[in-house]
Amino acid sequence: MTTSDFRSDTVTAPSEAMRAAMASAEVGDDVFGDDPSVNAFERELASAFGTEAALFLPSGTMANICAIRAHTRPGDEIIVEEQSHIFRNEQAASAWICGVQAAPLPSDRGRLDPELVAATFRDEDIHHPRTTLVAVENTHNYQGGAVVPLDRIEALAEVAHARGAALHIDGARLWNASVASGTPLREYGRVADSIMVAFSKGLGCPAGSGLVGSAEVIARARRTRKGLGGGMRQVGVLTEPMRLALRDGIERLAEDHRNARTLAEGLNALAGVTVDLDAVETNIVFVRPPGDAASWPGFVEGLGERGVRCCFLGVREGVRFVTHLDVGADDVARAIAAARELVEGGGGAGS
Ligand code: TLP
Repeated sequence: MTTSDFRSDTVTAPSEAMRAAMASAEVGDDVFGDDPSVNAFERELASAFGTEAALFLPSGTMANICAIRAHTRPGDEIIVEEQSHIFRNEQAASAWICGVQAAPLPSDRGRLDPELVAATFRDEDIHHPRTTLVAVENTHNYQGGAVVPLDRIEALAEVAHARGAALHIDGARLWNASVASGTPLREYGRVADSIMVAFSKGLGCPAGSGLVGSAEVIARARRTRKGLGGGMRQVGVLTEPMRLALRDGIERLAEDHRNARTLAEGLNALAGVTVDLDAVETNIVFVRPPGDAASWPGFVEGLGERGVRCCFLGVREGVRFVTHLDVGADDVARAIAAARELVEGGGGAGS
């Protein structure tokens, strides 16, 4: 049975054009700085964001760790959103690798309140850690792909900079935020001190993330990357698809956003299924199946038996569907039909 896989936008297979770009990549040893494809990628990424420098990283998680390390010293504190990937999904790497403590704050769908952030900064006191970084996630994964508007990021950067701290964006899906809000990438580059962007999610590359920032921040990140074992060699085979995606892949995300809306509306129309339609801004849809939360994994299983894959995230978020390159309008129709069959057949949640 073929499947329609909505578990994540990380599940895509590289296109023929990407495979061809990988096969013909001109390469060298990147630890020596000799890989022309990597060098071109880093130049082009920095130029897309208008920053001094950029760095290839194998994953978004490593990029976030390198950024945190670049802005902080052991014993510092960083302010993060309480459902952020950095706080929730990176094994507390900021603590055990960077030696920093996280101060998690609640938010309005990923939009941290600048006043609360300002109030969370520590005063200079011999007892206190120093607050040296504020991290913003955009779009916000566990807040349903919510877009954090540029003016909010600017306000947060102002608070951080006034206290001598930096602002980092976990922009694994910043492309989606840019397309949905019409905000040019350079605007984010102007405001933030570092930005992580992922190429293995909506842009469909097999692997790879980027970090942009000042030459100094990127030099520090490059050093940490090596220490973490992330200095790779003929890695131009990975950055060539990333260059393609940077050039041609971003505008297409609007299609994923349209598919997510159709999916959200179709599922919300089913008896007992709830989707907060106002909360669907990009390519992520959180669904509350019928019945109580204990039976929701059964809903996911039932869909799986019908060839539709999605993820149960937890009681708070419910079930996550993510649209991407490899799921189109027919996959959306199939998912809605499968959910209808489950719900109407009395075989909904739990059976
Ligand atoms: N997100 C993955 C899982 O880890 C949950 C997904 O399927 O959504 N920041 C954000 C906002 C992310 O969503 C992710 C991955 C990362 C960082 C980490 O990137 P990778 O997986 O490349 O280390």
